[in-house]
Amino acid sequence: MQINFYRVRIPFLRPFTTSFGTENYREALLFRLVHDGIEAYSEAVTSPIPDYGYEDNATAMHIIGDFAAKYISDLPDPSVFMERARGIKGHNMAKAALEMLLWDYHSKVNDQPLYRYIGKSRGYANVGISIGMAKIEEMLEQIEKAVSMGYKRIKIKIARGREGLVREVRDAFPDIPLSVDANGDYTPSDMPRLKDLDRYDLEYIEQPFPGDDLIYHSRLKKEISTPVCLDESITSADKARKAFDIGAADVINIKPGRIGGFTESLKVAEIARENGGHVWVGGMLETGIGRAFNIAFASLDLVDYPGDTSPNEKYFSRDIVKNPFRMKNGIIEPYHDPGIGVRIDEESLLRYLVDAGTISV
Ligand code: OSB
Ligand code: MG
Repeated sequence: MQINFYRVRIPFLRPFTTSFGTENYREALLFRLVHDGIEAYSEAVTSPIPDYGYEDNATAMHIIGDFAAKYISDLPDPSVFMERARGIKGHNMAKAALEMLLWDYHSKVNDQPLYRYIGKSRGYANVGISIGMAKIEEMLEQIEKAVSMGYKRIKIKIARGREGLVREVRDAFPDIPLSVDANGDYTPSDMPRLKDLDRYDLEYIEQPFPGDDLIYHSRLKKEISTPVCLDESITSADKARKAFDIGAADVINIKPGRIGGFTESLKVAEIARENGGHVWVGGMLETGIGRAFNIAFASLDLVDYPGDTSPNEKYFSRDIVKNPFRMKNGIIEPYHDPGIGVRIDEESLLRYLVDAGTISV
């Protein structure tokens, strides 16, 4: 059997800035397999640079091509693939790309939309927005527009020393559900700065300390009343259990692409529920393919907070799918067609294509 891969580069409508840098385009790795008339797709959440985590597009191609792809040759159940791939340490983003390819494949074999195939779904996702750092006037303008479009939660990116942004935004919008995401930019000596954020009535502070930390997050949680949300730190169900055990988290941003796929992400969501925590589904600036996986997962009953998956048009003037998502009153419905339900716009895919090839398994 063969897996096709496509590397595409799609320009963003506006640059996206976090504490780790500015991105001007999404360079995505897409995967496709065809078997018995069924076409399945997936997307790795890696990017060209190992800035959010240690993986990047090149390491994902290496892990998939040299180690992991052979485990899907008989198209096993996603959980069976994960069992087989246990010998490969880490590299969750690479594993997730194959694991989710199998979820799309099996839901299509079963002729069911992915969102129903994975578990109990409310049938729609509650949607929030993630707004990158920019000049304050520009951010306020984006927030104004997002609020009028019906987004259910506004998250702004922050960085150490940029806490003034939070004051400006809160002053301009005293009542919106607001959160901040530092992408691990703070150090333990910054506790007072973080404590200061308590005054802004935030839904939560996302990932103030680096991704390898749980201890300082647990210390912070004892010092502030704002809930703590973990993103980068939660790479497995085991990490989620530890985070709740030591009181390091109230909320988890689940990105199936970071956690190694849907099988492990479902466990994380259940652990959060057992511990009285909350979960929502984040994003990694995905194309329409990754976005469809995120919306399907975000529609599950287990996911109780609004996520980060905007309609495609927030990022791209033209995506690689013919059926971009539409948001109404802060809600996006997953596709009802079998699997992830996206229809690929081949012309658009070709236009953005940087590289393509096949992996034989
Ligand atoms: O930390 O949630 C994050 C984008 C790239 C890398 C990390 C993050 C983000 C976002 C954007 O916040 C979420 C999205 O709209 O896809
Ligand atoms: Mg985050």
